[in-house]
Amino acid sequence: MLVENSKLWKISPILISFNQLRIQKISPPVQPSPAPTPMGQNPPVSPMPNPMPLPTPGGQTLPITINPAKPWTNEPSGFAVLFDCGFDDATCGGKLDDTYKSKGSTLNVVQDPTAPLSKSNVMRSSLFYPNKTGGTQLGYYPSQPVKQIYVGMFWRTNLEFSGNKVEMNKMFFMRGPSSNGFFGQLNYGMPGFFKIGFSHNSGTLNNDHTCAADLGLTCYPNVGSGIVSTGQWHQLEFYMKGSTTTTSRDGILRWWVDGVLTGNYTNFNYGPSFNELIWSETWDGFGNGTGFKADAHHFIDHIHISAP
Ligand SMILES: [Ca+2]
Repeated sequence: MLVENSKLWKISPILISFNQLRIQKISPPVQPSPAPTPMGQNPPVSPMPNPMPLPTPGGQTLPITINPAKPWTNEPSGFAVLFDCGFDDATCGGKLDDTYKSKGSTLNVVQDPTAPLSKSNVMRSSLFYPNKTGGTQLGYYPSQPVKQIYVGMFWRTNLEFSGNKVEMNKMFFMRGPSSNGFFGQLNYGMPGFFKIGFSHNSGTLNNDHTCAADLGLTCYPNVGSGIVSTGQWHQLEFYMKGSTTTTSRDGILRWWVDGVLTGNYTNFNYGPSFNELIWSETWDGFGNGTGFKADAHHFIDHIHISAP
């Protein structure tokens, strides 16, 4: 539920071609050999091939084994916990800002015995078809801006989650005083599958030296596949380091899906700090709530936020 510049998505040639891909594909895509991708370097920005077997939509159980005592395997060493919640309550006892007072309507706690970390209560944020608005905005605001931030969560959609028409389904914003970027689900081209990507989502930043589309708005997975399937639990981990200035190209954008490094951009313009961590689908934004074919639900079992 945010005002955002969705029109930018409409003019991206990358996303137009991606949409065409979606229309054409009716069977699992041929998997070309992945190009070698040295760690720490930014390869070309084309969507990555998928070298791994696709998870089964609706498999529900987390596809990896975690250590419940140390589940956040990619949290940088030395980071201190800012926030940790297993969603026994939809707003974590009021610690999350329920900006649009959606608790009890489109924001609820439900029970899921397959929840990976903190059974069985999970948060559920819903768009009830054919409504074109819904979901929630849940915000965590650190007491002071931080230069680096880590966020981990166990998350899934419902099996029928079909995605919106703007090709990027917003999920989690990592904002600073002058930034509004988010992680979300990019349409993959097959029903039941998406890729986790990032957009800086701003007309005042330019990352076209390393990411795709106008102003480098779309950062695709450039190391791992980033593929997620509907109905199945996944572990998502996000790490960002703010750039010194909005043009200094020394920020870091990095994310993991099910423990596997998926995106790694080390010359990123985004910063200099972070002060708002917000779950929001922006289903009331331009086109964001349209295109679904059934109820759409996001479920979060647990969320963990830390910083140096
Ligand atoms: Ca839980």
